[in-house]
Amino acid sequence: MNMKHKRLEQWVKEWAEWCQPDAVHWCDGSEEENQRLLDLMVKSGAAIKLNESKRPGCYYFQSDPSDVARVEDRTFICTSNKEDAGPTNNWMAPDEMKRILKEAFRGCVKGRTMYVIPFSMGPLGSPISHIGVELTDSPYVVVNMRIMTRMGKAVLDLLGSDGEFVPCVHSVGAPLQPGQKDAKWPCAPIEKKYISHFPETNEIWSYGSGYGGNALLGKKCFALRIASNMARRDGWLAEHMLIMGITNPRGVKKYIAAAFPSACGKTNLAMMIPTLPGWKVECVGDDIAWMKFGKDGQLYAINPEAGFFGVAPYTSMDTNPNAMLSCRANTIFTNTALTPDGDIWWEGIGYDAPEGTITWTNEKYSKESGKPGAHPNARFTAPASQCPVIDKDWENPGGVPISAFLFGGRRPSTVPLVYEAFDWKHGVFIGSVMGSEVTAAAIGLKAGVRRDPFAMLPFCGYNMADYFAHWLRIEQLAPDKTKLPRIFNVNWFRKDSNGKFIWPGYGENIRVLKWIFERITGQADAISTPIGYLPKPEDIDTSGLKTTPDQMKELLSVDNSLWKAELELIDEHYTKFGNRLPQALKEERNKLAQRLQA
Ligand code: TSX
Ligand code: MN
Repeated sequence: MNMKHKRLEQWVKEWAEWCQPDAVHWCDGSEEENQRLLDLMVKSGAAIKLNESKRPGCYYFQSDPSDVARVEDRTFICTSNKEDAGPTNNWMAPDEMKRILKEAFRGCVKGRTMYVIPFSMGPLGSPISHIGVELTDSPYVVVNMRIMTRMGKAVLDLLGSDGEFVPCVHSVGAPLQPGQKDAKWPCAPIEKKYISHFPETNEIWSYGSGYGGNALLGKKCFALRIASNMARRDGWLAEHMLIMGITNPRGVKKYIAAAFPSACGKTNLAMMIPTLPGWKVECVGDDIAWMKFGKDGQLYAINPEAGFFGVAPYTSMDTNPNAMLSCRANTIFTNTALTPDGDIWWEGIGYDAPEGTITWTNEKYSKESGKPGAHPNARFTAPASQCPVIDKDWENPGGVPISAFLFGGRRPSTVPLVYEAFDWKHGVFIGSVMGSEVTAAAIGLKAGVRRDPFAMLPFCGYNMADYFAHWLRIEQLAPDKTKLPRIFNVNWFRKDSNGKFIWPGYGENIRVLKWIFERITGQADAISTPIGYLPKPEDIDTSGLKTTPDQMKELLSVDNSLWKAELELIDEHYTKFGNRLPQALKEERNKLAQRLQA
């Protein structure tokens, strides 16, 4: 198709010779191409078309039971020096990894088509956007990438004859012998999967998995792991953050970006429906933010993605109506349950599974069996444009100006509902010690607080200590320090002595966002505590809420003895980074210790 870009053409040719596909197809991104691939997958039995009147343009997939999530054990950062990957990443030397993977990729697309997917992360031509090209042997990946990115001919045109692109190579690692029948969801066994990143050369090689972040290489691999490296080199930010607009009853609008570990309801917050009269929330993105300083000295953010790859279970018209409406049509569902009338179902969708529902493992669903209908990591892939509260500037190539960063996690005790950092360095400290309560069963680790700095633990493509240093350097790079986003920490998950959540959460979170908004605009008061600026209980608007003044007091209490225990956990966390930990963060830690002592 495009024979203008010699470097791209040569790269595709070399990989095609190596992987030996039956055919090479350059994706143009058209509706016809998309439909052809979907029809092909329906015909092969890989996909089921859902009921056109209930779920127009929607398709259903069941993955192999062994290929249901990102594989962190099999994810590698390949740098010349092990130290550059840091203590939180799996490392292998680039030449060693390439030697292993070249063998794996040899002939691995036999019997299949190799698709060439040119894609843009971010609006086409935005100065904050970047282009990638993914080679894949999975038509499932193609149709997902078409929703999650801007994909096809327009991107090739933009690349011209010598545009820069991040080369991304993907195979499910399941070549077909002549006459061999394909699996419904081809993939390789776990020990043969490799999700490999080469930040020194901006390359991604992914082998053996067809699922989500392992295979849709624009998302976690490019927009976070590789882009975090690019951002450090070039003085910008690539973050695991939602972006939302908040408008007050007088029509003043502010944008904020927020980082939360998994299972904290990031997508729910990104498109929440506020309960306070006159307040409006609009969604720019639910997962990733790329940010650069604008000419006016403000930090501007784009959402590099074009869709939502959301966790389906417990998404309902109660918890997130805007997500439910986003995935009503033109959506790909993976590993949900399937109802007999050709609709999807999952745990927590808000109604019982109809008789005859089929589970994600293709068995008859019964509540009594104890086996879930949907896999806990079942997903919807839905166009962001279908979100009822998508922001009017969500595709603005200049981005949206960010006034605040929110950090948070699930903390049943210790951490108050909301507090503000004293300054930028203190805010970076707060981000660097972020954590979330995990249950032993959920991850197979010991229960307790899992530290997940900036929610980037699985996504930072270099040494996490250097990443902290980059965040500290942003203050120096800021054209005008007074225009830097203010930094807040929130905790919707504080529990009372009976183990019950105190804060109602969801749409009521606007009451906390209102205080944050009014801190930004200089209207809200705060008191100084050892951990940061806190609202007084009466500073949070609780009009119409059942939450009592005593509960507000509890939500906003700071217990020095608990925080001294927290300090020991922080020390344990910081020890991992050795002498690479920035001095400024050690100082922040010591200042907190002193304030708690006073
Ligand atoms: O997403 C959540 N948010 C953010 C919403 C904008 N969740 C779900 C987390 C799992 C994905 C929450 N869960 C939130 C929250 O703010 N808060 C809670 C805890 C909670 C759960 C149930 C209730 C209240 C709080 N139920 C009642 O009060 C009736
Ligand atoms: Mn995410």
